[in-house]
Amino acid sequence: MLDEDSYTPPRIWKPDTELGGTWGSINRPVAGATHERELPRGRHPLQLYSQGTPNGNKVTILLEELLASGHEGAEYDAWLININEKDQFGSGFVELNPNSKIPALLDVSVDPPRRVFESGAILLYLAEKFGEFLPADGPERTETLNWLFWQMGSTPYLGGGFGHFYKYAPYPMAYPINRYTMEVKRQLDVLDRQLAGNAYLAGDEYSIADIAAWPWYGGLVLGTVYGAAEFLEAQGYTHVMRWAREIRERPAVQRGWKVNRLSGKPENRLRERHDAADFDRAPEESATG
Ligand SMILES: N[C@@H](CCC(=O)N[C@@H](CS)C(=O)NCC(=O)O)C(=O)O
Repeated sequence: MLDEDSYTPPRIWKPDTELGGTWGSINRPVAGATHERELPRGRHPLQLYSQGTPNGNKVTILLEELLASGHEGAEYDAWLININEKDQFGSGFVELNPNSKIPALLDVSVDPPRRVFESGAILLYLAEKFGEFLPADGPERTETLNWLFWQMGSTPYLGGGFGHFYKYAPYPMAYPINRYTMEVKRQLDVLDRQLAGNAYLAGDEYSIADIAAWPWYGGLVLGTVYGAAEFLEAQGYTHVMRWAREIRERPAVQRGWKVNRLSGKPENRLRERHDAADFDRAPEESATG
């Protein structure tokens, strides 16, 4: 069925089009900084500039897991980059990530400090740096990378496709919602079949593949991402549900999920994290930072 409000693209698209929706006034058709703003720097070896979205959560969950495993070198400062306030277009952030998207990491424990951007690259960098959550070699390593890159390649259809049209577009449109719902359900089925015979995505071991996928697909079926669990009949993906619930129980996941989070219950939000003790601060204090 066609939408009644049909559209004929002009010969040349002009950027003065009023997009509307949640992101219409934030995104632009060009890259680069819009304003000068230096990034703050804390005392820890790893400086993270991020927001508590699923892509940001991947990194804070891995950092909390590394700390829980005893890697003191994974101590980090998590600075808030508020993407609704256009912080991602500040000059300091663009120097770290020319793509103006959170998360971005600066490793100041090496000389010269090294920037890492793209959440998948950050997970891989940290897993290799600390020798954790990624097998060193063999088929298990290959399988972990298969699923890590599956997540990076597939999720833009979930976020930029399904989530955008289901939640953020200025009005509901049947065609894109149907198209991306079909794709997201297919992806959930891919995961469900894999998790039917495996405890974790890459086999028996919890890895960066799970840490990459859980904030998106776990959040989707648990109802914290887009509030679309009923719409997608998430309960039917029983193996994804089992995996999502099990990972949610991990204390490091619970901590990492709160970092740089701006929405939700105050007790689930820690605006910035500069010390392990920040998690023990009163919710009001941490929520307003
Ligand atoms: N492929 C990137 C995607 C990052 C991304 O899309 N970040 C979003 C938040 S989840 C963002 O910064 N959006 C701001 C914008 O689009 O201006 C990654 O995985 O790091």
